[in-house]
Amino acid sequence: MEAGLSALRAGLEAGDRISLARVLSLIESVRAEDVARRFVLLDSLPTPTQPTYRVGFTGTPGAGKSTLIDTLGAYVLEQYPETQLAVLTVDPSSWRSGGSLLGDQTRMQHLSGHPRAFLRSFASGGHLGGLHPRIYEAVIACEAAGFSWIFLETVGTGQSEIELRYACDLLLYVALPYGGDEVQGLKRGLMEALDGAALNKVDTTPPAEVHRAQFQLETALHFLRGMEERVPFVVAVSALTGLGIAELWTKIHEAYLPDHIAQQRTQQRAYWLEKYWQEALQTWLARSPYGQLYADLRKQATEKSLWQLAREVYRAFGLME
Ligand SMILES: Nc1nc2c(ncn2[C@@H]2O[C@H](COP(=O)(O)OP(=O)(O)OP(=O)(O)O)[C@@H](O)[C@H]2O)c(=O)[nH]1
Ligand SMILES: [Mg+2]
Repeated sequence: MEAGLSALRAGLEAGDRISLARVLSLIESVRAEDVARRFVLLDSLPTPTQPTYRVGFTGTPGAGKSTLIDTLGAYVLEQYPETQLAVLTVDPSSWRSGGSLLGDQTRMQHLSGHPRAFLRSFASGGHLGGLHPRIYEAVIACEAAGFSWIFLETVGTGQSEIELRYACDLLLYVALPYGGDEVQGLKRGLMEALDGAALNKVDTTPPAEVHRAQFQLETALHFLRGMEERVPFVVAVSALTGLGIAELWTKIHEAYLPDHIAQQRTQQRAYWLEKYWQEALQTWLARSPYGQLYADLRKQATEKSLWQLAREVYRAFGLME
């Protein structure tokens, strides 16, 4: 391994924050030579000796994900004085998201500046849509740097909220306790992927409304997931006042079944392998003569019928006469 990478690895293993930040920059880099370097580095990292916990938070914009991560994170750090927490905020909509970093850090007042917390805003717009494996790599890097708790935040839009499932052990949905809107707006795919939900901002909501929203969400989850051993939990919280945070923590703890998580992590690796496969294939195709062919076909889109073009595509790959 080249000297630069060895130094980075040594720094990471020593828990050095600057090294971690550099490794995360390497992971985010799109330069071709960095792609190979990051795999060499990741491959050289030791498996953490302590158990690690990866919790994902998704939910509608403004539901209070960042605030909840801040409050819950501070609570966890207080409960476990030996542990460190890394918070990775994923913005799937943009490749670089310098702007949102500032917003998140002001929203995470307890954690920003906390000696045992590390915050990083991560742009993860993969060109195939959804989350990029880079976010998973970032989790691994944080763990190698000694962070045993990893909180991941992504805004609940599009495919990325469900894909977050593959980067974390538990997936939580942060919702607002306003009537049935949240339940109706929840996509089936997301309901199937959830481990729990936090109904946030109960400090500003009448208790009856909170109960109704909680009941509706629990009913919907039971209806969909009732056949399973574990139905996702629903907890009412206020990230602002701290109400319900201890209960949320207990629920997360109960849902964390080490054997199940270990099995799930194995399946996740298969998922990311497929992502690497797809990405490499796309890159290879774009650089091959087929890349030019595709560009030519696109130019003909207005002249020829779609079916003509489709036949040419299939012929190009030898899939039809
Ligand atoms: N009253 C009240 N306000 C809250 C609570 N949690 C968050 N907020 C406020 O809601 C607004 C949005 O909070 P964020 O934590 O930024 O929400 P988010 O889901 O991370 O938002 P995006 O990342 O933009 O999707 C902020 O003004 C918070 O102060 C809460 O429990 N009670
Ligand atoms: Mg946020």
